Amino acid sequence: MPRTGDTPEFGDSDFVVVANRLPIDIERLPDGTTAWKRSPGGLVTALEPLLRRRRGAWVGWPGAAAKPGEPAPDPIDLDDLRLQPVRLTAEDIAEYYEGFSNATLWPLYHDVIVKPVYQRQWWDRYVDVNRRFAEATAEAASAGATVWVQDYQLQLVPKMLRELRPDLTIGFFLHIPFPPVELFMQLPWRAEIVDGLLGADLVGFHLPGDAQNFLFLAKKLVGAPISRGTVGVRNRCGEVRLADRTVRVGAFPISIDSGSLDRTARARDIRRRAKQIRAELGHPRKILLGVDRLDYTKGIDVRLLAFNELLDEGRVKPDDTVLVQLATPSRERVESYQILRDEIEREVGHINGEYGEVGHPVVHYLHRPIPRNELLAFFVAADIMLVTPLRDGMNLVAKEYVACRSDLGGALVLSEFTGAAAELHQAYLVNPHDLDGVKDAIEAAAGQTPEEGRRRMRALRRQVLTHDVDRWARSFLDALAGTHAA
Ligand code: GDG
Repeated sequence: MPRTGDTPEFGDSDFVVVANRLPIDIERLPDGTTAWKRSPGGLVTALEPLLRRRRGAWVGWPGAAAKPGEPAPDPIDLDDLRLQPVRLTAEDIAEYYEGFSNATLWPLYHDVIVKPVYQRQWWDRYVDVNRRFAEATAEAASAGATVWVQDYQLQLVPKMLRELRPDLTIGFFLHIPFPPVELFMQLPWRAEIVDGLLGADLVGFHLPGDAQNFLFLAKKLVGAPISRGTVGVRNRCGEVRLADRTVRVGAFPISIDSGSLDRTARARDIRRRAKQIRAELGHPRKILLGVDRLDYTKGIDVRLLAFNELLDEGRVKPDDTVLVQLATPSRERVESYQILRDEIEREVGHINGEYGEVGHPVVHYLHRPIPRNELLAFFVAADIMLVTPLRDGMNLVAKEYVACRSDLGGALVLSEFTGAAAELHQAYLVNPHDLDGVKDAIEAAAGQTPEEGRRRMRALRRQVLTHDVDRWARSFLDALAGTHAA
């Protein structure tokens, strides 16, 4: 219902965030009713103050499948923030989310590490669900509002929304890599996706390389003239000139709430828990840590193979080193994720079978979500953080580890194929396809002098603490506001 004084046919939110998920979880209770609870995340933390200040709304899926025929849930008003749920049925989730988003786009955009599946039915559902998101957004946004669409699940929303509401200022940000032309051209619906994104006034990526890939494809597939690298404007990588308007394209590397993480990780209970973790692991000399969603992009297999070979070669001693792998369950109904889980668990079993002792495994593996503060205690306890993705848009775990190390202890082994590597030069950078290189880096990190470790960590922390998620959001939204001023 519009607040008084608004144009009646429009909604009443001046700033609308559109994302696949709402920042809440809806649970179905045993009695058939539903309850919801907030699910905090970096994006919500960064955007919440802005959303509240600007009469904001968040459009997204609440996280539970709607029953057939069930009406769309009512908006939830949280103080000044409106949550606008988009209804998805079990079929929508299977075809739009698990299918087209996570078995087509996700592998295609991550260097086809597994083979993308191209299914026409999934595409049709993706179009249909994107339209529903666009319509819900059009209803929520006030006249001339700013809308910020997030990520690969919603790439058609900018164009659909512009057709419904040409008065809006529309931004789009992609959280995963944007692939090079040779890979993107595989997609049967490649022109439609590029066209969908060009509905925005500003299209943002993590890295300039992603932006360049997109500019090249816009020229190739839409035939639009482009210009690159407008000098003097930070974050701007180029423009696409359409018949009636110009789309700005830029790089905006995302970050974390570094200040708050730094403060929390200094707290006495987290420090105490970190010590306790080391004791529970048997006071090893070195704790190696991996923290990831269980995803084939994350290179969990790479670090397990490297660790196994280091043990085989006697370069790491099983009685004084442990590897802890915390793997959050993810996309468990997608087949490639089931195969990956089997492979990882077989490798963990193999290493422990070879090198563990009764009561003392060398690899500690958990496949379940870990409470936030427990995760921070693991970061504080870990001597070597292993971040070895084959491809990753940014990788927030690498930045979180650094933010938690106010003691200047620890070392970060980081894949060159993450967005984070473009900022975290003082990490031990590795090519995850070069197993010998990964092993050498782990060995170097394990053998670094305390002075060397402090020097590296100090430099890493300078970068992470001065480039937080708030700065990211502000730089994107300032650039978006500038698309009309320019
Ligand atoms: C996508 C892009 C990009 C993980 N396990 C637990 C847990 N986490 C938290 C981490 C971190 C987040 O989840 C994961 O973020 P990443 O950036 O590492 O990876 P994706 O989920 O793939 O995110 C990525 C990101 O979007 C943002 O643009 O950086 O490249 O792929 O915050 O700490 N948190 C808790 N328990 C866990 O078990 N509490």
